[in-house]
Amino acid sequence: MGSRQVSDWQGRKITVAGLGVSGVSAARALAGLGARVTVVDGGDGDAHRARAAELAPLGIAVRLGDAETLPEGTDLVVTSPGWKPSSPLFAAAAAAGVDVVGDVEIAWRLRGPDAPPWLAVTGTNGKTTTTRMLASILTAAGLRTAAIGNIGTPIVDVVTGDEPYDVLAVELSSYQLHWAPSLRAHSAAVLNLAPDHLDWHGSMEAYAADKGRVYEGNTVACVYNAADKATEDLVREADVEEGCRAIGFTLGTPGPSQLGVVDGILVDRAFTPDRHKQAQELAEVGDVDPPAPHNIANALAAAALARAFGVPPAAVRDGLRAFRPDAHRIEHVADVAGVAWIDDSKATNTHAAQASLAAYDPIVWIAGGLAKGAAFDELVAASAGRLRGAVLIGADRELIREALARHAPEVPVVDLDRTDTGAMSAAVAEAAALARPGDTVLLAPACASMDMFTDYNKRGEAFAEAVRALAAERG
Ligand code: UMA
Repeated sequence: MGSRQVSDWQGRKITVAGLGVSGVSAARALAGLGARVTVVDGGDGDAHRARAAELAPLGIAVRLGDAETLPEGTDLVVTSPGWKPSSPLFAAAAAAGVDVVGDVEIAWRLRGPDAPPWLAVTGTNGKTTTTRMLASILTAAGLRTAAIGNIGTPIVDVVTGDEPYDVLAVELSSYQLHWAPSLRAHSAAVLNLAPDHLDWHGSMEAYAADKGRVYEGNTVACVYNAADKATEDLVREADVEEGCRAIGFTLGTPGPSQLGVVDGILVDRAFTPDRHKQAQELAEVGDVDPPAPHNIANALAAAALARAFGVPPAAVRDGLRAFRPDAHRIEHVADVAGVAWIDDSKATNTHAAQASLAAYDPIVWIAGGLAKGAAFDELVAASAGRLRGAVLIGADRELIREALARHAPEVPVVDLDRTDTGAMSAAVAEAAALARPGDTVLLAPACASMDMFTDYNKRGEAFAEAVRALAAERG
């Protein structure tokens, strides 16, 4: 890191909002550059106190149990992504004339002069998978890379670390994009756009606008989903560098400047010497794991970003072959007495749940949790004909129950009014009672998990554990 950056931050009084993964990483980096850092957090539990104790020796002050008051003398607020723009702390900052930016903005500003370019991925669903596929393809091309960002590794850690990279595969959430006004990716993809996090953004328009920021200032390619017009509209509205191209991906035959599928082969008609005449074969559909339609779309988006960076076709194939999906994404847990049990705990919104409900028939559906402002009518109406029954859990299950009553009144519904640790076992027992041989029991909650679990991983683990216990019991 150059001396220029040190002098930029030396002595500045910075308030970091949030003592989570991103806040700790930003606080450490800024304190290391000589800033006087105070981290504020509304929580005050044991985990928060332990983290505060680790930061104290670095000269970082931590204030717990108050997420609203702006510390005296603050000249910049650096927020964690989860903090809503309407948070009282930011109103206090605005009143004091103090800027608020996110940890991703700080990462962008802290990059060194030879920093690796960013290939960015956002969208409502498929971000993490696509980012990991992209990293796998870049690695297969012999490039030094890492999959970072919303995926779990704070970007500040990577840009201020010692590890050298050629290029970064960056997953960005709408929250992170909202707070990162100056970031400029080499190329970026918006995979799809469906209502999510509306309680945070306030409206679908605001959510889409934040997603669209990922295209701002792209230099080589803006990758959009040809089947989702909203993503193409975002490209059109973006202010990009001259020469930057709009590249579509489609599950059908690709047109010029698109990647698509022809006779089971993933082909590129964008990054070939003559895109009007030639199509370059990249990989077979069978190279993608699992080869479900939404995942082929993810693979095409990853391939488009990699090709925009100059990766050869063989590396796309090798990278896709080497890629293995994460747990809790349409994961087959067990077959018990002729019933298949599938864990799609990662389906934290209606769009993702609809994609997995479309893949099975008949289904006993386990759903519910935190709705985040979503409506369930479209999802339930589209899936009603395939439902054997539904088991509802979590804080906002009432919303799903009402949608079922409107669009699928014949479907039996079990409403589980409990949030204790045994609740998932109870849901699994209820689902087993509803299912018949040949059915699929699908955990596709269409909701976030934090009302009952630490995160969707823990929710999926609780489900898998309960299913395995059922399998052991039934022999
Ligand atoms: N807090 C407050 N007041 C608030 C909000 C939060 O005090 O109003 C405090 C909490 O007590 C907690 C801290 O802030 O101590 C948490 O901050 P955070 O929610 O921003 O979470 P981090 O631990 O910093 O993790 C964030 C991302 N979390 C969110 O966007 C909610 C992680 O994405 C990301 O992996 C990590 O940064 C590293 O970049 C998670 C996520 O759920 C996986 N993302 C959403 C999604 O994918 O749908 C967007």
